[in-house]
Amino acid sequence: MSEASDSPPPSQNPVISETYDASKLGKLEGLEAVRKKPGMYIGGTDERALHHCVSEVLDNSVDEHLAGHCSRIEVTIHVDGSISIRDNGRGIPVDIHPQYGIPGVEMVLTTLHSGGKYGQGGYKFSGGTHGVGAKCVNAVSEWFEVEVSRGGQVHHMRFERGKTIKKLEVIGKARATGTYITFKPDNEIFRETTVFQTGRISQRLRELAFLNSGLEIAFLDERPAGSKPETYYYKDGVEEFVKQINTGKTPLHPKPIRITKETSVKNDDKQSEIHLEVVLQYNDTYNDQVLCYTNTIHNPDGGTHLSGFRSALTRAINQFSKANNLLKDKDPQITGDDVREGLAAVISIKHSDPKFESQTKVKLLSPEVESIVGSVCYEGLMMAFETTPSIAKRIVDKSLNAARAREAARKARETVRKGALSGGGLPGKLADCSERDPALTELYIVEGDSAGGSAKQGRDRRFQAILPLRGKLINTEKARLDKVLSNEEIRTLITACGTGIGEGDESVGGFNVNKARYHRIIIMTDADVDGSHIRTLLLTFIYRQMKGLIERGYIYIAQPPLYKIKRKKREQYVDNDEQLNRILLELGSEDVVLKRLKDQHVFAPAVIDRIVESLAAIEKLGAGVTRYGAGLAEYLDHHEKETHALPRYIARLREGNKESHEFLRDESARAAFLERQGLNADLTPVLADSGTTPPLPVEKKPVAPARRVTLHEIFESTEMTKLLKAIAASGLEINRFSTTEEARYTVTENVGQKTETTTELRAPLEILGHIRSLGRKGLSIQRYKGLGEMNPKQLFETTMDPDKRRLLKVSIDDAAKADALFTLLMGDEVPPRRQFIEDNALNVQYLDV
Ligand code: 0RA
Repeated sequence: MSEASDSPPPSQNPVISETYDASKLGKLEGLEAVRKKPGMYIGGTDERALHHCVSEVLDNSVDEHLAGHCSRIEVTIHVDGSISIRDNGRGIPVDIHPQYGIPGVEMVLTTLHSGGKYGQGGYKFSGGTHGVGAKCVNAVSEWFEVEVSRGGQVHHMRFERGKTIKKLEVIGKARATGTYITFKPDNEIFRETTVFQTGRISQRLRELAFLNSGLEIAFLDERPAGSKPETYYYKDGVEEFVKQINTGKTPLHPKPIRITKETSVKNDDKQSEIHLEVVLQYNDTYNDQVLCYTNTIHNPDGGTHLSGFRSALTRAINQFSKANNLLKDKDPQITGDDVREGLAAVISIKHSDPKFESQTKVKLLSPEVESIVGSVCYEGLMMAFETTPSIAKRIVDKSLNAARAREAARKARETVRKGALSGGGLPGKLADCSERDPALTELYIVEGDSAGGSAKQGRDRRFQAILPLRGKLINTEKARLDKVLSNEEIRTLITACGTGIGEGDESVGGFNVNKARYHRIIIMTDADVDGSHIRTLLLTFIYRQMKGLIERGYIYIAQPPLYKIKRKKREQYVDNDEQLNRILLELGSEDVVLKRLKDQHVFAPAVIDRIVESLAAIEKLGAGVTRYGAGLAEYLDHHEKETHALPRYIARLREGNKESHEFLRDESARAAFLERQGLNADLTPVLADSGTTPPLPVEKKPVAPARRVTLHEIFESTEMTKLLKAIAASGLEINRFSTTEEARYTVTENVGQKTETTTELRAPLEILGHIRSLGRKGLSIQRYKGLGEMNPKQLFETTMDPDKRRLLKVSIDDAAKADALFTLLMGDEVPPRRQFIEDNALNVQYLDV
């Protein structure tokens, strides 16, 4: 986004800033523009855009690091779905801007055209769309808070949907500097989802730590109970990144080759600064993994940096082999494909003015980059080869082997293609459907013969085809293409799909998506480690060899249920634990009477449902409070009687082995508390170190004092207040959540029956607990461990029936991430990790098909 220097004075919120004269009222829309057209500013309103918001805020902190002012960043996802990004940079300026008359921080966060003084922060390289990043996030946040530590003071502001709600205010003394931003994405904007994906965020943070050597990044997801912070810190940055890619593989040479260069070029009469870092290390596999970045932004489609590097590599290897007489006459020519076998590399460039193909920056276009990367890499490689010729010889050998195998692979592909396209030879294991129009048919790839058998019996044979896969699939990561293609299971799969495989078009034996025999290809595996392994292998293969199927949206993952529950005559399948919990509450509140004893008021069934739902949500959010040693009921009792506003902070005091806590309503209560205690305002504890990181040079860790005070912000308070309002509106008395002496409610079950029982309850949360226990009564819960435990009818009803099933659609974005991740984060055989990665990163969207 470009920034106009002659832009009009920035907009102001009229409600808050009465001090600004009416002449400025005309520009009041400001961030409204972002809310009206989020696509233009944050690239949409989907899950990707949601995570993009985190990157925008994060990029500012990373820029502080690049400018040499920030050594540590902390990211925390809170229980209410908000997220915090804290850095120890200089802090956003808080002084009043001479021209606009508002504090720098307010300008940075509310005015679209804040160029000039605080727009760029003097950064040379910038990942984000600077000058708009944080303010756009502010605009699409239900609420957004910033705390700036600067000049010995902690300053605070709060915004809601981009509007200033609390003006800049000093809330205490600061011992250091930094910026602390927390925001909750607005579900009026992000209608699909506002749930942050742990895997997506942790992967980005790890990536950033790799690309910014010496930057320490801590991450905590507070949502799961008992979760612990992780710390990413890589002293050797990109070099460690490449080593990580090669984890579990055997490197061809112990030390990665590293090439760097800082230069500047003139382009279109503009001087651009370019920094280049390329690190590569060969391994013993047959695939290549080259990751490209511009200003720390991943470019999955490569671009001019990639093509420059590729041609340099091919040239250097050919040049070295020629100069050293390593080629025999009968040897084939070494091509670009050959030199990439077993290559792990990361190309990271910093560019002061990069050009990308699109808003999403998937591909770098800047033409000047190609020749710079090309010549720098060629020289660097030749230098490395000449310094250690033994290593160079190993690399040439590997490339030559690849060249010789290339012919074999081509033949193998040809055979597979002929087999697949000749029509006659559909595999015997495939139970095809009768419908011939691919748009109407679907293929289930099923793990194991027994589940395959059930699927064949249970399916609708008109349009559902079944392909059972037996045993372990070949790991396509570990074998060269010709070997992969000689694998029976893989061949059957290719033949059944009908598209052929590989790069290049059909005329060279390549892939043709229009030949797909089914427009839904559904992977159905067990919900265990083996199943997830098989799914991973299938997806990796499809991603690498039949990518078009994913691009067209033809690939799905089946969702077998996790539980079957049974009560009396009723049977129900349950997909996950959350749903199970909901069902328990539903069952528990069926046919019960809830009575308020004070006035014998009986709640209507619909009202009971609403009360139970709100109480359950409060209980879930309350986990955040109990983390800090307070009871949930006790916390809720501190709500303000009129507005139901809950305390925003909790202070924990520890003296020797005595512990106590105090709730603090808002920023001013917090300031008063700190004043009383004689404490700085930025004492909020940093995320605990995981122990992997060396001590920081900048921030000296204080010695643990005998007396310790920690301060925690309860971000959930906003959300919980809403719920309290809803409960109060339903007529439940919420003045006291703590248990009282006398009973306040009764719940009667089996109303009108012989077994009718009435239970007295003394607190709102007791009602919830009691109803849940009623739901559990007489219920049998069966957990499915594999598809094989279902009979054909059950399998169809739960997982294959288009009217009832849920399918996850695999998107190319997810698949690309997954593919990079498989090699990025994993050792060889670490199935639980694999499971984690799949669950988190391969976050496929829910679809009712
Ligand atoms: C504008 C100017 C300066 C710093 C920043 C913005 C800044 C923004 C963010 C956002 C998150 N963390 C941040 N840290 C700094 C320069 C300030 C100076 O010159 O002291």
